Amino acid sequence: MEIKLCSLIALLGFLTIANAQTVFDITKCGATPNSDITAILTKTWTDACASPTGATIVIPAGTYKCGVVEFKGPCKGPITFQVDGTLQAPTSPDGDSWITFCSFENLAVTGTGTFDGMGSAIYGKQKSKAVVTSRYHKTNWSFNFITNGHMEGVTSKDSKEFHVNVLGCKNLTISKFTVCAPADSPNTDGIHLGRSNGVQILDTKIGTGDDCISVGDGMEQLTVERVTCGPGHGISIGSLGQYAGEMPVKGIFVRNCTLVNTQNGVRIKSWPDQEANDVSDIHFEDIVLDNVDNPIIVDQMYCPSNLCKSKGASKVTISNVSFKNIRGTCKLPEAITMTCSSAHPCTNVEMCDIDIKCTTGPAKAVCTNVKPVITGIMNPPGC
Ligand SMILES: *[C@@H]1O[C@H](CO)[C@@H](O)[C@H](O)[C@H]1NC(C)=O
Ligand SMILES: *[C@@H]1O[C@H](CO)[C@@H](O)[C@H](O)[C@H]1NC(C)=O
Ligand SMILES: *[C@@H]1O[C@H](CO)[C@@H](O)[C@H](O)[C@H]1NC(C)=O
Ligand SMILES: CC(=O)N[C@H]1CO[C@H](CO)[C@@H](O)[C@@H]1O
Repeated sequence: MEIKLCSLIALLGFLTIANAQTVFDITKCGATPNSDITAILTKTWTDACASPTGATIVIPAGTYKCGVVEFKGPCKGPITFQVDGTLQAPTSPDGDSWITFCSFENLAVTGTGTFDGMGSAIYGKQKSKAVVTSRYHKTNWSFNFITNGHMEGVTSKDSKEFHVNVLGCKNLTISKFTVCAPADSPNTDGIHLGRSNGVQILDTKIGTGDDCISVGDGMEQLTVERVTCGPGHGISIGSLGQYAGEMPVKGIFVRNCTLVNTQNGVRIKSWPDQEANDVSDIHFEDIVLDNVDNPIIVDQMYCPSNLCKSKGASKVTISNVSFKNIRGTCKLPEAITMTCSSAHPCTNVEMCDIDIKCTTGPAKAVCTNVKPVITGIMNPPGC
């Protein structure tokens, strides 16, 4: 095996662990705290990715400045990033994504470190709601086309826009992850997912300025469990039906989640009268609400800033949706709003044991073009 400069320097600290992965500690590859490690990290990646037995890249405690990096495969073996330090993004926007993991198999990101998007420098300055004018969101951290991945323990802070974007992944687990950004930071969705199959988000805490978790087109088999959201805009499927060529969303399971002081609780939204899509097999279960503005929403007339072309019926079908054991407090009277499409009423919707009380007066439920099957407690009544 050719020994690369960095691992040669690292020779004294060179470790061989149980699965024989080569360890690249970036501080042994020339990185020092408070310096810019972009070039070193990029070079280390090339070596790590070429390591036939796989590699672990260690970013020890300390703060490092890091520019745009793309960790692109395919690689010869599994790759682990052990991040215990803080990586700081450049303050000025430059490119569409800060850190991208792309096109390889067997990724692990672990540690107690922080990815600091340094967004506070631009909050209030950028155009808010770019989400509706651009199909592809700028992201500070992307997982693109990763198969068999796992991220645990790290924190994403003050991203300039979306914290994490998951696209084209298969079998990815995100656990014990933390997202934090101020409540008024625009467009800073916690985790956005699309065109992926088999993603689990577990035991995670997301406080941010936009959606906690947002699910885009082509997402299949997503499990969200024991996630706490707040502040932010809650857990959302969609918006869908805005662009031609969208793929269906199916198999979304949100369980044992808590929403605190969020604008929405659980939501499905589609644009009126634009493109067709199908949303099915969506289940929200064991959800606790604490002072949530709008706890349950299906909005098929989603038209932010009046950007929709027409206010006609949505072409998106919504079927096989359940809301079970959803309880807690709401802030606005509209505890439940379901505005389904007049052209494609929502079908096979179940509601079971819903108990929501508003802190500001009697809660109400408004349901159009949907006849849910109701069992157990139903508070507020009306659907
Ligand atoms: C899913 O990915 C994990 C690694 O994160 C791996 O251990 C597991 O075997 C994968 N599952 C399948 C079905 O490939
Ligand atoms: C989910 O919540 C339910 C009801 O509160 C509880 O019985 C169950 O043990 C929880 N399950 C998990 C996996 O946390
Ligand atoms: C909806 O659920 C029913 C069974 O309850 C099933 O037969 C049907 O295929 C499901 N439809 C979709 C689109 O998932
Ligand atoms: C390096 C960096 O900051 N990358 C991106 C983080 O996200 C914003 C968009 O919100 C991009 O403009 C940045 O380039």
